[in-house]
Amino acid sequence: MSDFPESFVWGSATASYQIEGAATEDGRTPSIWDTFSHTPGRTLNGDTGDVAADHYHRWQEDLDHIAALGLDAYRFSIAWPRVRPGGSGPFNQAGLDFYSRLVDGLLERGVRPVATMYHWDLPQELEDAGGWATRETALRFQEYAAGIVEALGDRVHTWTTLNEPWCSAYLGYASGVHAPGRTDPAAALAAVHHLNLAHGLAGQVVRELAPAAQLSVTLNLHVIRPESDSAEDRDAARRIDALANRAFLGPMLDGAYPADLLADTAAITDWSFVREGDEKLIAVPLDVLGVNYYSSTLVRAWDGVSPRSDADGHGQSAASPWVGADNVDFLPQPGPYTAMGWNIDPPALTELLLRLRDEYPRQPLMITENGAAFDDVVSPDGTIQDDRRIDYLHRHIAAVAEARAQGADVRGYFLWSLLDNFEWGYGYDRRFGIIRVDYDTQVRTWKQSAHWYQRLAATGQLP
Ligand code: PNW
Repeated sequence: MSDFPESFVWGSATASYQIEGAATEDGRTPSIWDTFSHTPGRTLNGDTGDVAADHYHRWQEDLDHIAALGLDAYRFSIAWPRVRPGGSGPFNQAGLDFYSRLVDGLLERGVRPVATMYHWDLPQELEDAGGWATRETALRFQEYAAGIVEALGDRVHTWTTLNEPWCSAYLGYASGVHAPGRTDPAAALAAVHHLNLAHGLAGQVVRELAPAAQLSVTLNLHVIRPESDSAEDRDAARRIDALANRAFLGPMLDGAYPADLLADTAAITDWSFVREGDEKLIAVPLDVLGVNYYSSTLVRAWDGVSPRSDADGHGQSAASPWVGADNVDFLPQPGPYTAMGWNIDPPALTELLLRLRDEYPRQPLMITENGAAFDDVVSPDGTIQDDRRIDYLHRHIAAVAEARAQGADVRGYFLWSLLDNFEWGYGYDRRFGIIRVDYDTQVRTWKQSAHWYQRLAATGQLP
């Protein structure tokens, strides 16, 4: 018997700014990530997405790799500043045409297109007008969504409104390690709401303009463990759960922000940016909830007396993304770790999926990202023996199978990532691909993990 049914969707994922390059071609204007990466000191080695994996010119070859891998689906994102330069005003036909060709190219190869509307490349002009901290950005997003859904319609099988609004809001506006690099807790919470609102407004657009398409959103849900069973440590975990998970799940799936989140953050904002009717709008029914998972988080209460561990569990030590949670300490995790410094914890993925099964029993789920960066070594014969990546994938996919066996309705798995790419603040130094990219020649080479994944996608059976 195979571990996964024939209907299980095997896919791989990428994002526009991380792979496309061609930053100034065919009418594309700068996004916040162009500005950020071109600002000295913001990214490792000053890397930018100017060229990236040059996918904008090599998309046909990349689609051939997807087809050769035998994947059922491909998750990509659309660059807002490519299709609507500046974020408002007229749409750019050349930009729309690129994605139209991409979608047709996938369909010709029998691969299901799964399009993300927003994977962090906000047009710079919209940030200059206040970015996600302002309501207008959500309204511009609704217009942008209408333009792309009109152009691509139900040729796109699944429309995903946002990728990881947690990152956009808290890393972009609180810790500042992502674009636009702001460190303003009140702005971060306003961004949470305006991203949620953008999701609801765009979801409505999909329902109206492409009724046959599936609607989804992708969240990077956190598995948060308290260090001990003490009331204080459990309360620390509750606070982080509110910021990380329920700030999004609440309005999207329950139709309201959790009361404890509003209370915990009352000293930062009164949440008056949430208007009458917003929460109802945000709760547009989802065909699929996308879940991104990489590692887990360990917290304890911090009394201000004991030494703080000064780690947020994800290897970052900048300003905290956890607004209003100064009394929470993030503990270093037991290894092993990936090259991101993230701990490897497959059982936490099972735990997360079972939580969703319990809390949202009728909500179909999809793993929209999972994967690992390692320091890949190219052997003299040209092969890339990435055993640690294969092991990571194997154990996490087994964790998905385990959750399914216990009743979690997980319909598919998208591996992050198809190609090595621009890993945000870490530039080209961290490689997540199952296909290696030589950034000098742009030659693509399958790592052993690509061969391993090809076999899995063909058989539905973990070796
Ligand atoms: C996700 N964190 O980013 C993104 O969706 C991808 O674009 C990215 O390449 C991938 O995961 C690997 O990093 C994250 O600090 C970035 O917790 C940072 C965090 C989580 C996810």
